[in-house]
Amino acid sequence: MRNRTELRTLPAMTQLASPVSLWLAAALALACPLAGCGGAAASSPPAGGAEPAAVDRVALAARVRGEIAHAWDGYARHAWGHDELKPLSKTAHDWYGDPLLMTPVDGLDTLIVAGLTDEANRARTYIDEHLSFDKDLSVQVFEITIRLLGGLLSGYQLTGDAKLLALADDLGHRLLPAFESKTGMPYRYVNLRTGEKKDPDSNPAEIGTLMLEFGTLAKLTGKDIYYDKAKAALKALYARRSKIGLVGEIINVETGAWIRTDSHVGAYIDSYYEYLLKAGRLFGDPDFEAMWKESKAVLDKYVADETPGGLWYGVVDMETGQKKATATGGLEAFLPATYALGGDLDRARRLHDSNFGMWTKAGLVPDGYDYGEAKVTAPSYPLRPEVIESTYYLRRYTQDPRYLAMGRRFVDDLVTYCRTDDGYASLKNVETKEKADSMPSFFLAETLKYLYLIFAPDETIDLDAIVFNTEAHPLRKTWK
Ligand code: DMJ
Repeated sequence: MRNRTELRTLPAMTQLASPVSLWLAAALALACPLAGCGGAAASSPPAGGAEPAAVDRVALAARVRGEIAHAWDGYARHAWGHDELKPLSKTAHDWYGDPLLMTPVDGLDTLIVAGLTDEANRARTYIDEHLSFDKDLSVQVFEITIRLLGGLLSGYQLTGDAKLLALADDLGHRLLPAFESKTGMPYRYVNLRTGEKKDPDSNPAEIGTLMLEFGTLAKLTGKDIYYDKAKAALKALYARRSKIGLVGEIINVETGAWIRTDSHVGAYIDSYYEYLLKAGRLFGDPDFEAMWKESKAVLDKYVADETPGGLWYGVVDMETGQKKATATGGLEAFLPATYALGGDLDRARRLHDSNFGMWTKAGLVPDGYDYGEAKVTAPSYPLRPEVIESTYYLRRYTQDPRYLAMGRRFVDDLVTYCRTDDGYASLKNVETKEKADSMPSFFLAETLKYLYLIFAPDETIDLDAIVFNTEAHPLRKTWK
């Protein structure tokens, strides 16, 4: 049992009076206590289908909230002060030896959104008092940006805690040397203390998925350099798209030459597309809007694969558009979320149906799946969020109750196959359901947040006011 007397109780979210946080005050009131969950939204009209009507949103929101507390408690009990929980050995994992508080920073806004106020306050206090980036560590710029920079910025916007913004500014400053390449595209790794950078062979996801965080940091601190560096990197990458408009998997940031030319929407590329759309929405910058519009058209022309079994997005050659493989998997399942947000509900729905079929056929969602052969090619499931994230967006934008039923299936399967005594475990193999000793920080940041939001009242998050970064940290436009 968690010892509640250990939890520090701060004045109940006193910072909610701050202008940047007012937007969530109403949301929190609606999010929970659970007696309020499902109020207005639970009575929204079902779009048809007998089975979905049976989904009890109030009960499921409460259940997911309980699972968020369970996962957090496992971390707090066995890995407190470290990056991540190892749920089977009940020990801790630190990415770089010296902890950077991945799970507290990544999980903070999920605790807030789910109304777990004591846990949120304890996490925030610990971050304030213990997190330091003055460390001789070579860190992966992309992962640190989406998890830590994103988490600190959303935490600041939700609580008004100025220490979180100061930490974000310090981190952003330490990451800036990564952009010092001939092309302006960042190296993959940078040393937080010395600024030494390494690994010039990067990819569109790691180069392009910095804009929301660096852009928000620029707006909140008034330091334009953050926006300008991230945008220049994204534009340098976009300028190297092929004649038909596609990007490949690996590119050298010193020469600008492509090293691997497979084009798809999976690992190495995925969130590059997500950020073209979202940067346009968050910053209202017409450059991003134009880049997204063209890129989406190219994806739909060359990468989309209309098969008798449904719509998929496969693998093609970036120069010719020629089909190379019918490969997809858990990461690729983010695309319906992005398409739904961008307004293409037809493709979003159809692709998501394919992806949900992958979940039901393989059991959870494997990292690799060949939709041509209908077989699993990489059996791991590291508690990823993408299918659940897409279900959330589709539930919000269509109000179709079948997405509530999908959500219920996700809850049941996660609890059945991944829950442990003290947290949740990744799966080594979705077919055998053998567990792995890992609970990545994105499980709390993303998977459980989107799962909760599937059932919570729509008003919990205003999708017109915020943009989720790729780690599900809500960033709010507070600037003109
Ligand atoms: C997360 O860190 C982010 O969603 C990223 O964009 C992709 N990989 C993981 C989740 O699968």
